[in-house]
Amino acid sequence: MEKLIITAAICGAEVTKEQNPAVPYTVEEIVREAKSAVDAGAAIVHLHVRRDDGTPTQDKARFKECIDAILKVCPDVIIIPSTGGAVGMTAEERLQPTELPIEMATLDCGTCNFGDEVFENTMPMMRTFGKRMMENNIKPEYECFEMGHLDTIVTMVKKGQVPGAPMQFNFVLGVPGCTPATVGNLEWLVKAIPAGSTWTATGIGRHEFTLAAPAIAMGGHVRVGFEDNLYIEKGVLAKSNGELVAKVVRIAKELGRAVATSAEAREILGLKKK
Ligand code: KMH
Ligand code: ZN
Repeated sequence: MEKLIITAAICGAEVTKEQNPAVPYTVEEIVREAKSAVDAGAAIVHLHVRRDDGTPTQDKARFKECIDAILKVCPDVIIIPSTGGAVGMTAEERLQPTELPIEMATLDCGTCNFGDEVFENTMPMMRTFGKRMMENNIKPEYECFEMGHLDTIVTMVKKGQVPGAPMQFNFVLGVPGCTPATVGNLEWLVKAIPAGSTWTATGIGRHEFTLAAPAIAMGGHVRVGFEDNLYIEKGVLAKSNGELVAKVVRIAKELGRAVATSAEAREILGLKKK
């Protein structure tokens, strides 16, 4: 089986220090969390950034500062900046990191409920994001929260509106209001991806590891991190993103799946280092 790519979603836009004091806000804290994840075995860091007070921002300068600082200590890591940002941000705000020389970025594949809020990703927005990524040679990680999202983005690829093969999907399951994080739902989605695509599973909250284990066994890749889950086990806060990544590495070892380095992840994803 292909080596396992572990992505660490170290920060997110919604979680706070009140929920877990290790959630990073400052550049130094973001670097600390990225390094802990990479040292534990993550090949990719999925990045959101914050102001020092914790406010989520898509500011290009803040992204550049964080990316440069991470690459100083983890020179090989693949960084996937978010273009999802936080609920309520405009498309222009969200697109700012795509003006930087990045290898990949997320592209969210449809509007959905997000807890009590609505995460807006209209088709015109997705076409704008896809066009920008084609122009700037950025590989999207297609974030799908629903089967309809997957169907939509595959249709857009066929129309040449967003970057095409080889596609990388991230199935984010367990967001309140979206597809539940069950093995059956994951299998249904995986069966629907175009041949030659790669995929990652992200289980939200208590589903982080119960979705990671089947994804590892099925030959997919795994995302963990504070963006998705703050606990290492029931009732016990994780001390770092590295601790969450290390747990995935242990599960993979038990299941006989080797973990990919960032260089190996680039090969698997068809990326060229910029
Ligand atoms: N913060 C969520 C509303 C992404 O990074 O592209 C959206 C999100 C997805 O986190
Ligand atoms: Zn994100």
